[in-house]
Amino acid sequence: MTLEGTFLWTKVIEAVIANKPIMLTGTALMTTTMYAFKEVNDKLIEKGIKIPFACGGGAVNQDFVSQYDLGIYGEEASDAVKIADAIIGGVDDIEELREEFHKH
Ligand code: B12
Repeated sequence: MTLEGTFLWTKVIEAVIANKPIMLTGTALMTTTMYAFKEVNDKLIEKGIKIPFACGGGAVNQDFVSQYDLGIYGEEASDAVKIADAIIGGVDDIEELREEFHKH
């Protein structure tokens, strides 16, 4: 765990608690930063917060994002909007969202 990593989780978790979003999104271009997704996921679950965490970016793929409980993979940035629309439409179960948005 790096100091930078700790700072990131703290800020993300604080923002989620303060703003109570319906979902969270993350993007990672580098293999060195993509592991922050799981760290954020674990901190959210530790706090009892189970919101869909849509993730994408050149460094990650569906198999990686499926490894943590809240992760929903999106191939295109515009998938984040579609995921948000689905949640607003009443689909907020992670497994159901994965079934709808995951490709395999
Ligand atoms: C542009 C670029 C840069 C620019 C960034 C400019 C900027 N202000 O953004 C600059 C020159 C600064 C840069 C710097 C570096 N870069 Co660079 N860069 C790239 C490059 C060429 C394109 C990235 C990009 O913007 N793609 C366009 C976007 C739209 O595509 P995308 O991220 O894949 O997103 C699509 C999907 O993934 C999806 N998506 C993305 N996010 C999300 C989120 C959600 C929620 C959803 C649903 C979907 C989704 O939607 C998009 C399509 O619609 C990539 C190579 C590549 N082909 O990816 C390397 C690349 C990412 N860079 C790399 C590296 C190593 C670096 C540096 C570390 C280099 C260095 N030694 O300094 C630095 C790091 C800087 C930093 N602090 O992060 C490597 C990473 C390798 C790795 N394994 O981690 C890459 C892969 C190049 C390579 N092959 O080596 N880089």
